Amino acid sequence: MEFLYTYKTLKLEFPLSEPEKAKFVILGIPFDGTTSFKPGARFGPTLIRHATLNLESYILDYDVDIAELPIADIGDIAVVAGDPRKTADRVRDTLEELKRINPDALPILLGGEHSQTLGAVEALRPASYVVFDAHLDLRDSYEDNPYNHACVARRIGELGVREAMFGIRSGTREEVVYAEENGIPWVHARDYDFDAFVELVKPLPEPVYLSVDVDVFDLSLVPSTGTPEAGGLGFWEVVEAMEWLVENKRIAGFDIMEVGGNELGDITALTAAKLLFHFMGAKGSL
Ligand SMILES: [Mn+2]
Repeated sequence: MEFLYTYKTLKLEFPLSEPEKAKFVILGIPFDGTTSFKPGARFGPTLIRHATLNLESYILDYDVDIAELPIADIGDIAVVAGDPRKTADRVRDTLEELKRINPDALPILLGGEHSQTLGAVEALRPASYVVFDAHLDLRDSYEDNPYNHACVARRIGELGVREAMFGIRSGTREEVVYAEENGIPWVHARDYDFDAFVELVKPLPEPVYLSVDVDVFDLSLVPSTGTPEAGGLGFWEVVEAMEWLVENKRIAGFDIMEVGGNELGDITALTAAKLLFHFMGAKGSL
């Protein structure tokens, strides 16, 4: 098949499948056009793919070798520099095309700015959006742009998608009021535990889109993310929640966003790559 907007770049080092037949289809989004603090998310997809070279494809936790799973890597979106809306249009169009050729594919986005999750949600139309993030991302507009990364959860909620947020430790008073007025539940990183997660996520309608903005992790795990914040979650806390979701809910799509850095072997990408392998391992073990 021909994807309109993707081009072939560094791929995962597996025997890869064709997107028409794959269970998991990986798409990179090297966009950082509205990054506020630490640049480098444009290198996220490449750094994550490189970081996978450091990992065993056999996942101990699940007795699964993900190299034996049908995984496709369709490369990176050709971004529209500086324009999050036009780039998200390309994400949306590419995933719509993917769903046409393979309705059973589970898309996995590697980013890149969190602003781009909007395009994936528009294409995949989940009923619910579960997000791990340090930030509420509920601003109506930021730096005069409603498609800035700081607005993505607001835009997704406006599509009628139910939301639940975990690991939050940053937001404005206006965002907190907006969440309350619109019935958007969120759990502070200080209050996060597995039981709180299950309680909020259990009643959510399916399918669910799962988004991990890696700044949800403590910044020691993700030093090169765009807007790092101290006091985040541990790696296994997020994995445990992810495992519950793949076992108990139909998943429309998954992303790992806001991976930055400008050096191969960056800790941030190592964290993201490990999470990527655990997602495919957990889902592939079912
Ligand atoms: Mn964030």
